[in-house]
Amino acid sequence: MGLIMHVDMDAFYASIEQRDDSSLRGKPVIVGGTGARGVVATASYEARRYGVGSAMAMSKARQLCPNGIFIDGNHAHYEAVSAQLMEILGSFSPMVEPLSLDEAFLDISGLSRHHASPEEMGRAVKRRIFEELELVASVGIAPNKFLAKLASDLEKPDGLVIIREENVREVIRPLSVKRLWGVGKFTASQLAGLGITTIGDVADAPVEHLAKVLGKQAYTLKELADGIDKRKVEPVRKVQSVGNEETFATDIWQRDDIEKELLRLSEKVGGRLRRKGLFALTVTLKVRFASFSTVTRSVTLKEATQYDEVLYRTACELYGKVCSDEPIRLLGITASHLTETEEVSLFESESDKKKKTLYRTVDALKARFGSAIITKANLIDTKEEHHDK
Ligand code: DCP
Ligand code: MG
Repeated sequence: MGLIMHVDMDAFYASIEQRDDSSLRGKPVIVGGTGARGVVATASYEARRYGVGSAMAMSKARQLCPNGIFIDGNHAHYEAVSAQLMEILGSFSPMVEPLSLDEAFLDISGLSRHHASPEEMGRAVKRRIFEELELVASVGIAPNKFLAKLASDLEKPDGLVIIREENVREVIRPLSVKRLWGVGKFTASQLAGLGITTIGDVADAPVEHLAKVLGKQAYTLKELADGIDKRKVEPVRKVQSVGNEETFATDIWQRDDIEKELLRLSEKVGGRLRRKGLFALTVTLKVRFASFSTVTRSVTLKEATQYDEVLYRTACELYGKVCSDEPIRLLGITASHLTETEEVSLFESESDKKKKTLYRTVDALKARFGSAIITKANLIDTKEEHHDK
């Protein structure tokens, strides 16, 4: 029987800040955009007591927690800590699938001979993380991904929850439908309209009844509600990053030209990701100025991507953070943190499906007629032709 572990760090960014600055420990620490329109990335558990949480407007967080300590955060640093975390997890299982900077699935089926029990293995993982990183993780262990992720969240922070095959029903039936993957506030309120509020209610409802509000999702949700999830742990592949850069014949400095080059690079990187069947969580922009000084800026996305427009938009945002008017001799875009799956969510919207089909068509045309055949409107009026070799 399969056994999956899900590891999720507690208040990840805030805990790193508290670890690195002992004066912040035990205090309400809020990390996120501290500007006028900033959003909370995360809050320490001390701050959560005031009702502060991820994705909240920073202005609201300041109202709720006036004596909080507000920190802009250092993404590159969190990424580096994440890499250390994944390294530790990799020493416990060769099958590690990172989901975001602070969480991962491990396939631990067949590892029982190294550990007395799943609990003991869970404790060992938590101990190693604490010893090496001075950070606290919550761990869930269960027969499949859905249940393992649910388990890691049940006793946060510092949780360790094992859901055994024989206990699945009693553990999950009383829980809110919001714990089912793909059920957000909207779907939950639609289900509530049918009198369905718990996972048990979903399990007991006839699928046709659910399909009235959920459409095809009904079948997947029904399986989850029965504790069934057949998805496998998909470890990250060997390829660590996919990047392209271009040195210009003459330096560029106009915003238009820069954006065109970023689009061209995004299309190259996106095309390569799609050919390899990979999705990237981190996008890095490299800018080399006429003076040869070079800066790089990175960002980690909420959802992994292989799409040109997401890469392009992200690269433009990153470029916005490079404060210099100096002419540019080189631009580069690198996609890293690669996975074979797009996101945690099980469900795709119709527009996602259309986008995929569109990209497949465009990629097929490019493969047949060369990459100049079809391109985004922004590129059409460029003066010179570039060709991939
Ligand atoms: N994050 C973010 N914006 C969000 C949610 C999360 O930038 N809307 C970042 C900050 C978090 C990190 O991702 O520290 C991990 O996200 P989690 O959802 O796992 O949240 P935390 O680790 O902060 O807290 P928890 O203890 O609930 O896992
Ligand atoms: Mg976390």
